[in-house]
Amino acid sequence: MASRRTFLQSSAAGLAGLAAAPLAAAALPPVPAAGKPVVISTWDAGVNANKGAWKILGAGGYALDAVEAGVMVTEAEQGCCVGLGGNPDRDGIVTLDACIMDEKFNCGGVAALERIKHPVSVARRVMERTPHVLLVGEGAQQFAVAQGFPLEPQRLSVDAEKAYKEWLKTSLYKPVVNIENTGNRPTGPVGGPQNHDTIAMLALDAQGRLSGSCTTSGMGFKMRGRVGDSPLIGSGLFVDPAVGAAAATGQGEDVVRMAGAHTVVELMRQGRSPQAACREAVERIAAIKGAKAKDIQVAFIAINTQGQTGSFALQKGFNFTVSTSATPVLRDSEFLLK
Ligand code: SD4
Repeated sequence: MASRRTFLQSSAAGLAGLAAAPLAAAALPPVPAAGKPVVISTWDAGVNANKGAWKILGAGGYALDAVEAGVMVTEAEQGCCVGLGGNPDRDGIVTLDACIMDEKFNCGGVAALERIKHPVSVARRVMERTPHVLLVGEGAQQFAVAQGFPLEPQRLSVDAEKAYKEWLKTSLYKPVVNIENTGNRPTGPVGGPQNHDTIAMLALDAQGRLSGSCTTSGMGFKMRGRVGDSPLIGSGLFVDPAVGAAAATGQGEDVVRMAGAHTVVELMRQGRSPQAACREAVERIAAIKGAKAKDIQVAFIAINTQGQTGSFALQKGFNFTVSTSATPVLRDSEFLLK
């Protein structure tokens, strides 16, 4: 918490000019050779997730299978912000949001899903086996069970229970910027296995097919029934096979209000690189939020049809993982507020 206070002080000072650092060439992510696959995902949970995705991509497999399998790794890791180990809502219940999209505008999502370990796989079933794109709450759970997903016990992980009890002392809803990487879990180190985040993943496979996925437990201690950007096609994730794909993490409300991922893809359609498109979308959020921008984090990742990737964040502290081989590369993102 001390570092967050220091950070907020320094970012408040930097907000006035909304100055951004020039893009350091060394920070640019690797680009795959023509016809080679690439996968990019949010935060350092992406290191393990990308390895899961690479088992499929590296063997010439389908991007859609890769983005599902990749984020399932994070869902199973039981960190703070993805899967059933996530922080609960203010009633003490973990509710999960996820979506998935392929290279043909097929898409599916689930929101406010309870007691299901792999919401991204339920999202894929919504896409493949229903006439709909989004199922929520009880209906999503009924569908998952009918599809053979086991109903897990209704209980908090040890860390989530501790975090919830701590939260109950004040019951104030104050999302912590970069909570995904701030060592917020009592039993886990910063960036360690207990600190997982919303994970969004974008992949281009060897056949040039693009897909994306996104999965989260959402903002901890949210109102019961709150849904963020992550399961919403066009906000948390968007894929356009002619242009590229984008995904978001951070304060979902502020991604939804400007249709974040879709905006990034449209900016790429107008000729921006993935990095420049992510940056412009973040600048738009900063302009909308004004002085309140310093209180939130939002970050985008993007990929284009040539396999170039990029990211940009509002605040310091966001990182992302790119793989053009079996060895993932973790990068600190460029950011706006200095
Ligand atoms: C949400 N965008 O529910 C998610 C939160 C997030 O890492 O990205 N956390 O608003």
